[in-house]
Amino acid sequence: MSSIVKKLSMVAIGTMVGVSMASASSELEKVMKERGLTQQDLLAAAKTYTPSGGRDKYIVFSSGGQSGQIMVYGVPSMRILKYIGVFTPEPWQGWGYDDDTKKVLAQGKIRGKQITWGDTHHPAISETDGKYDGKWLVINDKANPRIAVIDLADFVTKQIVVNPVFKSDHGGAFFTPNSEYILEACQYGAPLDNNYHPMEEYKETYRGGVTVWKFDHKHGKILPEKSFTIEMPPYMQDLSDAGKEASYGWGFTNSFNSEMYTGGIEKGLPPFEAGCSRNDTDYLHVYNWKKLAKLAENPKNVKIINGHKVVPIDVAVKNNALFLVPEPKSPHGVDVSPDGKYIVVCGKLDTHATVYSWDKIKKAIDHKDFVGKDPYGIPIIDMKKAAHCQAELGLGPLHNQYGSKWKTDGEIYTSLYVDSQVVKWNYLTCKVEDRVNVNYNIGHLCGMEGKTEDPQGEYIIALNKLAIDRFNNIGPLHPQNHQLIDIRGKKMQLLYDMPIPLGEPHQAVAIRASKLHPHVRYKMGTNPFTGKIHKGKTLAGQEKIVRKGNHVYVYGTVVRSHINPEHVTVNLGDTVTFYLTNLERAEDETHGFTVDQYNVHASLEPGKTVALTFKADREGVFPYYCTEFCSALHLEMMGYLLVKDP
Ligand code: CUK
Ligand code: CUA
Repeated sequence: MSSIVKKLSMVAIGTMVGVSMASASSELEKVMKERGLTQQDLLAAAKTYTPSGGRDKYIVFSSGGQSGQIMVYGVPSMRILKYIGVFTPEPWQGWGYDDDTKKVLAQGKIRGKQITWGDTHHPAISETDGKYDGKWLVINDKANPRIAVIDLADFVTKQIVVNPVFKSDHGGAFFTPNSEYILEACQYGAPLDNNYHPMEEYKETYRGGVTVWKFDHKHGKILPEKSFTIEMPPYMQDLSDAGKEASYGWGFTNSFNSEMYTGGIEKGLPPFEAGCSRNDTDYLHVYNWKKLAKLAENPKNVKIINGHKVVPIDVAVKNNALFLVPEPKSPHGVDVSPDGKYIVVCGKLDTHATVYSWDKIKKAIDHKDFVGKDPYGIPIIDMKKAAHCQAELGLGPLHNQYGSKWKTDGEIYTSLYVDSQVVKWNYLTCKVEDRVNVNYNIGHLCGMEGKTEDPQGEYIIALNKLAIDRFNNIGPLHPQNHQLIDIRGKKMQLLYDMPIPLGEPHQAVAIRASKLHPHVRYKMGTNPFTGKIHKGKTLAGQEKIVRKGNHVYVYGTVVRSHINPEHVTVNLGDTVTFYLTNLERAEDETHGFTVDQYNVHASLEPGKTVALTFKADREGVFPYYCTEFCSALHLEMMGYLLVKDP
């Protein structure tokens, strides 16, 4: 018997009373044989299997891509724990089906239009001293440039802000080290105003930029009136990262299309992908957000576009707050080392990762050592003078995460999209140390707190774009594939495949579960979106129906196993508001509420009060009921809305 099987058998035996060691190990061998498992597989299973009631060490927040939502799961078990409704409706939570959640979604209206589709890319956890503090989570919507704030006290979205000048965004959301600001970089260059400008004006009137959102860390609120945008050329800004420690106060955003190519395949011109990648280099934008924030306080230094402060390029340049450093072809990820001394950039069309030295960049800035200016007058720093080293990694390097031995061994992991690999290398020496195949075409990778000042190591998750043959065939649209990799040993070991059926999870962030302290219940009668007592709070015995003109207000309660009141009669054409309070104090005793055929739904976690408003626009009898199987008398938890034509 192999040593692994023996070891596992011993573990198994400890829990199997009355079963002999020999029979346990023979059963294990039988299972291995039946299921075609290797010893490696058993080891991987032992590293991820979490017995019933067990907990995970890390919690992962993954973008839900085209779902516009966020997914939460545990590591190492890879068990999905939650979907958080963010930019799009989420029916279970009543997200977008009750009054208060509709109000949050309505904050995401763009120029008067309610947008119910979103494309989430980059979640970020709030930081104190460059380390995750577990208080707030933010994420961007690339398609409709918006940022949402999720409260980690209840895992609920509390705020959505719309970028007033961009038409799309990508390089956000990224917190500065004390969550003073959130960086949100534009993606596709476009006019900052909302007017028509022909493509011929691309260089003159199309712009990119980075919005620096002021964040009230205590209350978890973005403060738009205290925020501003740094105007940038219409190079398509891409990912960003905030400097820390040595580079604190600075931000880094890369870009593609230094060509400023504008497309036109219908006119016989080369397509975007050809026109955007002719140059050998694009630009890393280096900017001093701290200095620019001060500058933006003076009206002389800003222009107001769509009611929002924009610091023009020339003001940023004049004040030594904006520089460019060339970076290899078609860059994507930019990741600052835990001590802020190095900036690692990967170019999709270059086989190298380039490690820039912040010391060297700073020296060039201080000595005004530039090789020239771009067409907008931004000083360009010599790439060779800024680079520390280049590592030849393979085809299609995209994103980076740091390991726990970053300080001594320069431990870093990079995703290779084309090669479908994760590479472990040393960013201090630029030497490659190990690589592992993933399935397939990895985008981001997620380390455990892997981009903070305190990377934990242990695991890397490969966020793969294609699953192809990894799972059962479920039709032409396959799930995405998250693969858990053990990085504790010298060689990386692939442990687990998890299908993601929600959307394309571009980026995920992992935090130690011990840093999260969510509530189990709400204070009785809470409106989670204001944090205050809901105006519809109703306690047992206070239930009532109040008519004010054509508006009928129902003050109701829900508790196992009844909804009170049980009959509500209104006139056709009345507006009806149900205020409902869940009187439960028991953990996990959530009730749901819907009125049949009225397209409303609320999730009532213990202590919560919700409001549901709709027009009684059809005569008839409409049962309402609790949608959570909450007790043995759950089916009896119902009532009737009677709509009569008077
Ligand atoms: S992106 Cu998708 S793989 Cu939006 Cu950060 Cu790189
Ligand atoms: Cu409450 Cu079912």
